[in-house]
Amino acid sequence: MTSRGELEHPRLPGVSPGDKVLVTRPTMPGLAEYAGLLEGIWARKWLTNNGAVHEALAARVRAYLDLPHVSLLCNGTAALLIALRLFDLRDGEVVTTPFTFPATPHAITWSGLTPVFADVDAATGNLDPEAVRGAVTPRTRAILAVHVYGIPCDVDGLAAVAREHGLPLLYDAAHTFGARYRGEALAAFGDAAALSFHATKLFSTAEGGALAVRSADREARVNLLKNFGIVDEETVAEPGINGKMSELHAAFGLLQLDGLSAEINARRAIDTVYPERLADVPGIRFPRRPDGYEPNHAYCPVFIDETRFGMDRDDLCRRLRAKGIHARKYFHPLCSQYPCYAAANPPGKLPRAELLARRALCLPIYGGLDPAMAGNVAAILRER
Ligand code: T4K
Repeated sequence: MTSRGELEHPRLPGVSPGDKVLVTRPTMPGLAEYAGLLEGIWARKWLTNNGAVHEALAARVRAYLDLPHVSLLCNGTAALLIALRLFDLRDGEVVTTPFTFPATPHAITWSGLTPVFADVDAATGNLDPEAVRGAVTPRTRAILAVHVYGIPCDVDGLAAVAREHGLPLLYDAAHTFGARYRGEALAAFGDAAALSFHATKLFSTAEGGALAVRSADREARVNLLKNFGIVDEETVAEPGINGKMSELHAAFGLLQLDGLSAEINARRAIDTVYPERLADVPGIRFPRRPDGYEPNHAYCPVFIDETRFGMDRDDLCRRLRAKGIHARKYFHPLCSQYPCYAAANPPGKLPRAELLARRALCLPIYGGLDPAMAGNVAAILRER
């Protein structure tokens, strides 16, 4: 899925030969400030396993999310794996969405469970609670929903299905840091919520993640599971893994929290340009954002209806690429169509998700992107 090595043919005003406009760029801490934190790490010679910078970042992340039980992890995938292990889910199925990054279903598979894909709500791209209800069987052990693009799922609908069947409701909240819903961080919803702090995320530790849970006991178990199950030098309680975040990664993140609202504001400016310039174009639709949602502007997805737009998403993507604009087809191919899952999910089984995977295109958005360039990108879409 990487864009490295792609050829570019830049012909857009503002894109110099050799430049590309990528779908996202990471925010970076000041190099001198980072070096300052590294000096402390060098002096302490303490590189990982709950070092001082890790502890400082953990406290800041909890405060930012306003959630008491959040553990830092080495990436969002580890957060998903540990969430699934936390509820001791064995020998069964987990109902999830096909319209996501591979990490979501693969974490289920790596946990010895079977992902069962349910269809999505065409308006948002998020799991449809009715489809989830229809996918629950006696072998279902949990629901794993994704707030795709950071847009809230139907949290009430999913909670109702989970309650009816006595299932844990887990969220892949990888895209949500900085977004709020009904006055709360999205990581506040569900029995556990996994965050990603990957380089491509709004808030990044280069590689990193976190898991939010609802009690001190669960948090203690997460901390055990992320450190091989080690209780003390004499005791290993259970088969944990290495899910820890290093001091170097924590330092990278610690320096970025203060700038987060500026980054969100800069992205909001971009996220205003696209709808302003494109809302009246036939065949371009933006995902619905529910009332009470305060976006983090992590992604700027549009859905291209090929008939009304007069060009399909793939041709549009190629056309943008030819002008140096690297929009991305998040999330295509649909997870249910990967060879490892396709046998159980023949075409036509998940019609709304299949359609969105053919139509979704994420336009470039990051704080350093000049809104005028977003205007240029919108102009290419208008030209079609
Ligand atoms: N759940 C969901 C729903 C997720 O979306 C993800 C990750 C996860 C779980 C797993 O979380 P982690 O275990 O990764 O913490 C990217 C990211 O690699 C991936 O983390 C992310 N989702 C996904 C949505 O996007 P790719 O394959 O598109 O990455 P790549 O390398 O093509 O980068 C995308 C663009 O970002 C490039 O055009 C350029 C830019 N970029 C990328 C990197 C790595 C930079 O400018 N600098 C960089 O260092 O998956």
